[in-house]
Amino acid sequence: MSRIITRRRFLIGSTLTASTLGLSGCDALVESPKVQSILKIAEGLTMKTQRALIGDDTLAREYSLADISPSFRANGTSMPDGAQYQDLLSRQFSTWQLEVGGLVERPAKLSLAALKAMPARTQITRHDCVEGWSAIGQWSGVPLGALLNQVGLKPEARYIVFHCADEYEKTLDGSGWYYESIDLVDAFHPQTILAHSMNGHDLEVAHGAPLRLRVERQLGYKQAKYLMRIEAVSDLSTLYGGNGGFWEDRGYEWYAGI
Ligand SMILES: Nc1nc2c(c(=O)[nH]1)N[C@H]1C(S)=C(S)[C@@H](COP(=O)(O)O)O[C@H]1N2
Ligand SMILES: [Mo]
Repeated sequence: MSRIITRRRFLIGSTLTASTLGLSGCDALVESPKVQSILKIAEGLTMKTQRALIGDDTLAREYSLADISPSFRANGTSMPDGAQYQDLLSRQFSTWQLEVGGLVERPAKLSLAALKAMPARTQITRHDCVEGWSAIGQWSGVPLGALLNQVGLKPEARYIVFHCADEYEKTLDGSGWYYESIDLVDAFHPQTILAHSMNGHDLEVAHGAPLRLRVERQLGYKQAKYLMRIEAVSDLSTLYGGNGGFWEDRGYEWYAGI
């Protein structure tokens, strides 16, 4: 958290200057609605700058098999404790289905077998957690763009939301459901996949079984694990805390570009 605020202060310092904002370096100010909205503008600028500099379709660096980390830390939830997930796990996810809905022409429910039967992309990438650790892993799964083309996005769709099976903590409005969202540029990026395999094996529970998002140009907290439902939406403000993700609702940046 302090790291994020530090980064935000840096953003303010570099794009708008603290004096324009009348900032004194007080944490309470960072939480104020006015400062929050200015921070959102600053964040939009970083995303636009990054995309202008590196391009919409630029690939995150890919590594070789020899680079794969011998151990890949699990972070956040490592075992969802809800009864529904425990039931799915006890049946080796044979009854699990990914629901794809919202602003799509043909809502769908896909079994793990159906997803595994679709053409897959395999990539070896570096995962960077905001807490300061990184690990290189190999991920295989269905390109999200292919799945979205299959269900057909309605013209109003602007974001894809990922709903997970775990509640991480229940501090905000009593809800702690983990969720994430990305825009359509990232949704259709070639390295954005719904991964069912890691390092050549089915995903382990600790890493998000049976299916997780990999969106390789962003930080670890965007890589939603335990996917249950994908929803196309026009606006993020109506979901949970309104900031597009579990950690975003707790102050992290929505566009977590690396
Ligand atoms: N559903 C869910 N997804 C999640 C999290 C979580 O707690 N729940 N933690 C996030 C964070 S902060 C990181 S760094 C990565 C960790 O992925 P890993 O456990 O495979 O290392 O998952 C992300 N996705
Ligand atoms: Mo993380």
